Amino acid sequence: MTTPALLPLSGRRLPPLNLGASAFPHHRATLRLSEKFILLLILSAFITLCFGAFFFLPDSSKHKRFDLGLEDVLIPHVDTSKGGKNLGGFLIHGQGHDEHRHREEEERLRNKIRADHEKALEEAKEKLKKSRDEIQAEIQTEKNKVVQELKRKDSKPLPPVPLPNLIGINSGEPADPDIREKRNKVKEMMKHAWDNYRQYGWGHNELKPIARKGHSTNIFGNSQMGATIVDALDTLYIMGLHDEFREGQEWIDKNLDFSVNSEVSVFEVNIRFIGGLLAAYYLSGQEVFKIKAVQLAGKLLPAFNTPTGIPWAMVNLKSGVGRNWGWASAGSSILAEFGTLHMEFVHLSYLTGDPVYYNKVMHIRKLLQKMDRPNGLYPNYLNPRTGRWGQHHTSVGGLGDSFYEYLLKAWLMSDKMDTEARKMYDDAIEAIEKHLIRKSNGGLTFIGEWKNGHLERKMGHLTCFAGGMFALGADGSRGDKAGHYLQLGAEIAHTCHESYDRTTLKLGPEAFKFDGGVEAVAVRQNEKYYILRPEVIETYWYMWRFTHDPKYRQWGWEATQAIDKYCRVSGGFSGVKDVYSSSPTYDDVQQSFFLAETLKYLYLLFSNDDLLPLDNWVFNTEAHPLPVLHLANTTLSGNPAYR
Ligand code: DMJ
Repeated sequence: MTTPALLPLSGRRLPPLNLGASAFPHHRATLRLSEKFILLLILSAFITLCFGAFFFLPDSSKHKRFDLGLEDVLIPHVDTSKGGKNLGGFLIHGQGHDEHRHREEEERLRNKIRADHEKALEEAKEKLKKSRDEIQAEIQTEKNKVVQELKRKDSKPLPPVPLPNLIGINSGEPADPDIREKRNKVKEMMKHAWDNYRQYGWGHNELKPIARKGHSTNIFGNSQMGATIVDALDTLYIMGLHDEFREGQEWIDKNLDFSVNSEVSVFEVNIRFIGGLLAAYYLSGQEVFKIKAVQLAGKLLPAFNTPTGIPWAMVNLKSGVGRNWGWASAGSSILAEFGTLHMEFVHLSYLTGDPVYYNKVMHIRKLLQKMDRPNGLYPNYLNPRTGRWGQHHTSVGGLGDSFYEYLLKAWLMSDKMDTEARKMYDDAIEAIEKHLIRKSNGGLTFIGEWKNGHLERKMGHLTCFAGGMFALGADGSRGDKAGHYLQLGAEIAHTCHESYDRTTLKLGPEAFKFDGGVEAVAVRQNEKYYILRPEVIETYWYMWRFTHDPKYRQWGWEATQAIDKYCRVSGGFSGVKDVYSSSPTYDDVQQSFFLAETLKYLYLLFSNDDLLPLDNWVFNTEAHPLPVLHLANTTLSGNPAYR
């Protein structure tokens, strides 16, 4: 056998070493002493090297932490003018005193890091000894603490602002016993609606009066936000139902929480919740309502984070993620939704001194002003990404209605100083009159809908609010057409009354036609329902306030009786599916707007005018009264109220 060559220490690989007794049996005798010595020397050098590497190489993780600590503390103190050098995060000064100081600082940091580390390890060990349930309970307690802390911060009192002139919060009791009796009947209906909601739906958004349980729709998201409570508060207040009001206040104080993972409609939450809370605040002076309104408004603000500043229709209250309704034309936002925020948002800025709300709604207005309008009409759909109109549909009913209403009311609410809003209203109404308002063959004035270049001769129950709007806007109209607009209001009120009078139940259908020999009557089965809506009664009330024509009280009383007869059930009030059927079926929903609007307008119709006079109060689109703000000019961001 050939003797293996002694391999060099570098270059080629050594064969595996086996130094046991039989490693090289044939060579043992043949290896000279010097060779053995060299081999041993190499081996011991190798072991020493490994040993040294193990002990002397730096601990990289410790090193990193230390560097970070030093950087944090020392880098800000670099002062090269005094001869200091910054070497990779370590500050080295030429003077011995500084060096000593920094060494001490390093030592202090090192000790702190070590102590923290040990503490964390101890805690982790302690945690691991606990059961899963115990750990979860601890996490929950920690979370609750954070939530409580946030709540405490959120509930800080807001800066005091001078309250507007709150005139006419009185009983408004009519002297006429017949009218008093009618008013008492309306109050009794309110009590029936409230008591049943209290008993069967408390805390839920709405009531199912037949199933006798809570109800909700997607506009309120998936949480119990007590929509009926918030919506009903001001009606309870003006009716003098103070125990019920206090119950509602208590629930709101303890339970109304907006940190919920719930996707809600920005528009609905604004008109029902923010509007309801603000009105309750102004009427009662209870701070809790103002605080809740401001908290909620903060949750709606992320909806405005779109490329154009036109808000999404829906927003998740927790994540702030917004989106639009799937059914809306090409991902559009809806005119009546993003255009119905102004009143509440101006009040929010007024009460908080924070211009953010005011700026959001003024931005929407400015954007709309700049846009081309087909025939001077505002289409119902606007894409918040592109800033372009969607389908060219225009309506004074669903999808468009309260946008026009809020232009007028912005002007009224500003003590008629917001002339920009008034101008936009006047322009819009002129275009509407020209293109959408017609007289039927039977002489009924109606407001149709503009769809892709032609007029659809159909009017919705929702559109009936416009009678009241025309009357409210008569004073101050362009070219002194006050008489004309009051007359237009009266004609719409008459048409809408006809839509009620031509049914079996004397309640109005959801939509009615003026076509093919049909006048103010619903044709399609899915337009024959009445869901306790307020718009027709709302118009009666405005017309009553402006004309004192007794027919409006008469018509209001007809509606009161019909609702009490056909919509009342032992568990509350329900909508009906067919107003032309003598044996109607119920939809089993007591809508929150029945308490907020329908019953409130009826009550006001049978009250004296000095209860919430229209010179001092402007009703939002959900019938929540907000006081007129006597500001210098709400279109100017330099307004003192916003500073
Ligand atoms: C209410 O929520 C408001 O009046 C809104 O402006 C439109 N519709 C409902 C009642 O019908």
